[in-house]
Amino acid sequence: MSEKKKNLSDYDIHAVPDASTMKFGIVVSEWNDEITFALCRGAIDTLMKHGAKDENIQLHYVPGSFELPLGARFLTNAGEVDAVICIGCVIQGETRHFDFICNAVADGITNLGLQTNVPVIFGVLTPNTWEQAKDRAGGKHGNKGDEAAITAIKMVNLKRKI
Ligand code: DLZ
Repeated sequence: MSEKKKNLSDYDIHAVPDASTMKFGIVVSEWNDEITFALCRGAIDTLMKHGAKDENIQLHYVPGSFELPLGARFLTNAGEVDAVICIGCVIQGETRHFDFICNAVADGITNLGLQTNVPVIFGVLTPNTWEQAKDRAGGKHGNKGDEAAITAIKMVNLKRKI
């Protein structure tokens, strides 16, 4: 876990708990949808690879990353999921209010998890360029959606264990 340039899709397959009894919500930002839909695909494929059932994965969309925390809150309030994966992409070079959006999303997601005791996962890319985003949405650096899915499974398992 300590190497610097870890591929986002590399993980120890044997260290991932079975997800067949887990329920997930995924909230996807429509902004930069070529990237976010690829991240979402990665997350769903990875959840299912580890046993999650299609009917136990809820998919919802919000207009932009700024709306991810509230979209996730709708899901935690509904009480039907064990974890929420938030998926977005904010590109620094193309977004003048990059810092406002990124800070709001990071704080919102962190606080929501702490307040609700439901794991809320940060599956948001914050690259400098479109190319860097592509590299992390199924390109040469893997797929951040895969990483977010593994994190969700591990956090649900940890909560159940404790
Ligand atoms: C407005 C905006 C801009 C300029 N850039 C992005 C972006 O790169 N990624 C993203 O997910 N959303 C962006 N948005 C939209 C905001 O997240 C939000 O949807 C709007 O400001 C409305 O609240």
